[in-house]
Amino acid sequence: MERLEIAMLSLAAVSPCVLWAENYSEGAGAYVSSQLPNVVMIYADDLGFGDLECYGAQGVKTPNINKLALNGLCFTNAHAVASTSTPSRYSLLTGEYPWRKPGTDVAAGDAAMIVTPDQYTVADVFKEAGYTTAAFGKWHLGLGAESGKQDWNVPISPALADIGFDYSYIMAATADRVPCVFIENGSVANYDPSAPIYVSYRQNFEGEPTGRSNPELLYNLKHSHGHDMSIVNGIGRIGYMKGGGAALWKDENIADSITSHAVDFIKANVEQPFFIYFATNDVHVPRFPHQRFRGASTMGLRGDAIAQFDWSVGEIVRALDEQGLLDNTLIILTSDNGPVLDDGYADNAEELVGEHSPTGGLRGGKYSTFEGGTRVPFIVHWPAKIKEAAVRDGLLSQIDFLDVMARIVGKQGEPGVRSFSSDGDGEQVKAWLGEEGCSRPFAVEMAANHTLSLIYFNWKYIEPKGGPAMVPWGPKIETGYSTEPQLFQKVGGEFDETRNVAADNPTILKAAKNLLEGIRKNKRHFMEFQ
Ligand code: NG6
Ligand code: CA
Repeated sequence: MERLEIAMLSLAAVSPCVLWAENYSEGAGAYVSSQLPNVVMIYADDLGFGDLECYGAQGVKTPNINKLALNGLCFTNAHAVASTSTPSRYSLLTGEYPWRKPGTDVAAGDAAMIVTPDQYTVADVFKEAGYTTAAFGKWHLGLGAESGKQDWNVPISPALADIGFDYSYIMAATADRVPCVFIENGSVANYDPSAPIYVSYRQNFEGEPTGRSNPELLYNLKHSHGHDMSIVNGIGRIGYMKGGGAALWKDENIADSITSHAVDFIKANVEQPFFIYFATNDVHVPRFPHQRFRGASTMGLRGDAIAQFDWSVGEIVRALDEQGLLDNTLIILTSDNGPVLDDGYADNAEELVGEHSPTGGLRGGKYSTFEGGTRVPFIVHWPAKIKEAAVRDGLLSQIDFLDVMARIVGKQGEPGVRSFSSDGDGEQVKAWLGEEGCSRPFAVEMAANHTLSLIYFNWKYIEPKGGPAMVPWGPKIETGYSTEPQLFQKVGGEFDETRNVAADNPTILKAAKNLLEGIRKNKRHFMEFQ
């Protein structure tokens, strides 16, 4: 994509061309490094395709991430599996499409565990390969056996240890959902026995103020829509909670907290390979970055949260470097879905966005079926193997994460390792590691109302489903929903989502429909649909 190449070139004199090469063991279909790499998946929240400086962002600097991009691979056509968090994360960690499993929509803070202990996860892949595994930050995939029945005052079971994570320091859901406490290995971190924790998504606890009834208590951030239930740290939330005391987080310290825990984990695990799932709250709402990032951007809190995200990335890279681990650590940096400006708090994101385009000029955004919903930044950095920077425009999907990782650690094909997603011949590991010309033949994405779209070659098909043209509850985002089938064609390297060419291309339309139906019926190989 021209825009991105210009952004990259303006950051440094780099030739955005080829260079991944060595060390494939083809034939067996597996890529096995002589020394297993550490793997760090940095998963931002609501970070749009255009939100990083190296992807053309205006008004915010992301020097640490630029450095990864300039010394690694920068993908321009990578996709999250859905345009909201829970379904994207579900797919990332399990390799299964969210529309194959009911109950994977945006989860409440008291949802039961959505990835269940019987499921095979990417963390299991790493554990079986001898890794130590850890998750930090936003979870949003439920905890415990039964929704709404968790006792937050005792260890919660099942938790992340039951799906492959040796260590975890997480937020149960999102920063805008209760409970507003960190959970370390299944128990509330810094638990305060003087303030037992109660959570409900049905009703308030007697005598507790809410954003709706006591707006004067919203001293840190006011809501613009929703987010008017319990107040924690002067910010209204979704859901009700009581108690927490010293365990309650301060939003301005969330990035520091998860970053320092991840850095400590790196320092404590230098002797054996590790997998880190580092899922930031940035740049999801409520955006309330630490004071030292205030004013770092020209865009107010949302831009400052991007700067804070960049800082977190820099700290992780620094820790790896200091431990002598950076060279053989595979870092992947991406996002769970596209961007949104006003997502429910009066943080002036819309007013201050200026020239910046969070989607990098794509139509739609978070929740949407248009490209802005799922096209995300995607940077791969692995100095030991990726010797020169490159921009790649091959189609990638996060659905392949488990598969690609299984191949990298040499587990592909072993009992339990399944792929619901990819073409199964190892093409994706080559694509993710930058081999030129490698691409997914197709990708399926899901919007907030479960509309599926299919990208294949130069076409994007959005199935007819219907629904409001704009997200109805507040964010000013076009959904892309329609009762008519939509077909868009690439023009100058990018889909023109303003021109539905379905009527002019009946054969392509039919093929797209058939392919999507075939995938829905769980057929795996692209060639079956030719
Ligand atoms: C919406 C929330 C939004 C955000 C989103 C999930 C309201 C009004 N809006 O329901 O603020 O939390 O859910 O975002 O409650 S996600 O990135 O975790 O999918
Ligand atoms: Ca998200």
